[in-house]
Amino acid sequence: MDTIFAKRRRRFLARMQEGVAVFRSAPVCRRNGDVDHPYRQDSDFHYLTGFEEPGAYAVFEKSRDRRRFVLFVEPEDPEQDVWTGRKVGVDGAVRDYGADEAFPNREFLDRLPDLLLNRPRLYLAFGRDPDFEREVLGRVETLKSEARKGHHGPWEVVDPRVILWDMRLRKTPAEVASLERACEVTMAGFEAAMRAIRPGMREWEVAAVLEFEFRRRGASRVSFETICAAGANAATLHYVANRSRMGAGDLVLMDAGAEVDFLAADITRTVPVSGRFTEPGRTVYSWVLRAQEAAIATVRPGATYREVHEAGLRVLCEGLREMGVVKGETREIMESGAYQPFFMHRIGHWLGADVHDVGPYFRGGESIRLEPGMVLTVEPGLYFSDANPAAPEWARGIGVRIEDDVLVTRDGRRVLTARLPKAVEDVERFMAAGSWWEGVRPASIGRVRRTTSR
Ligand SMILES: [Mn+2]
Repeated sequence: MDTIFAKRRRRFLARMQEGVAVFRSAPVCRRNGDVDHPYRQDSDFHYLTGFEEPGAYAVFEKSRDRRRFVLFVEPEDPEQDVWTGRKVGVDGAVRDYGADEAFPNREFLDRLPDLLLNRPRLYLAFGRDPDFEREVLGRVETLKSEARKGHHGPWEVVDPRVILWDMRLRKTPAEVASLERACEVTMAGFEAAMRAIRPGMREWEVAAVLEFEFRRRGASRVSFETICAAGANAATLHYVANRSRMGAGDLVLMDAGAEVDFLAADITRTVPVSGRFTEPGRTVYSWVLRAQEAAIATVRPGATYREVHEAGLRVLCEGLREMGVVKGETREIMESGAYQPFFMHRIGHWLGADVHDVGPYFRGGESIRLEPGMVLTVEPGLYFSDANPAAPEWARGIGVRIEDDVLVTRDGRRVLTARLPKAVEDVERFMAAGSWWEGVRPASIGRVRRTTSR
């Protein structure tokens, strides 16, 4: 069974040196009382196994003549299954997840010494899961105390993320296809929201429309908490309260993403609540859009992350100067950091299984060079908070960010979220062309014949 996960395991094992790699699934987190937070598998664990249940361990063995993948999973338990549904179980781990061998999870610590016995190297993420680390290293220490029996444990610990995160940074065609689906679903959510926004609505209603569309189009969950921030709320970068009423004169910033196949999309659009841009918001918006377009235009193989950042920053600084917010030459504003009260984040981030995906931005002090298969967001913004004394009176209460997801291709770039309107006229035309409230109907009716559990 040559799944996407089997291919990743092969590549991971090919890059491992002789030794054993151990991973634990993400913990279940209590929310309150008897209620847990929705479970979402750890991205690294899922990347290698495809396994979505908690309480699991994955072990990878590599020696000169042997490569093995072992899963330890929550065993099937008819009594427990009445409450939580059927689990994959030990047999399922071999049958459906490609494990060479599988055991009940309670046997992990007892079987670990045998797995580690006389291996030169242990691959274990350190600093992430202290309990797991202590348990595993405890078993290593025990092995070493048995030297007289000819036993030793691994002498070297390597963080497997040095391999994994490098793999995750470059997306395979199959991963790009999933990411494209996540982007499609997310764009559909934004289209719905843009046609649902009305003055007087609460921000949470817009968030609900976005997430309703994500879910009914098959997203597993949101990539991160949805941000709907009208007016001055947009100046709080990770505003998730979403509880204000939106005024007719406000811009509303929506930053949201759907997750599909454990790949996250991440889009931001800032649109006028009334459906028509008015001054001074329109001018601020136009500068952010120009900055975003300039930054996107630099994305190509060989360009550095720094170049993308600076291309956007240059236009933002030019805008701040033209609008009279900051005095001086554009270059001076860039170098002095005088723009920072209004643009305080970087131009974007890697995108993948985690919305702020793993992978280095610098290597040996040098900004990393883009390669085909890398995916980054490009999301400049300008923020004029009510509480910012440096912000001119006229601009206070305006926050604009525009974000698209960009794949580096062999000959340049492909904007995966390009269909979603962002030019002033396109946004206005799109918002005027219909009401989401009249068009809403279940997406799945006619397709589903009967309820299935999978
Ligand atoms: Mn982002």
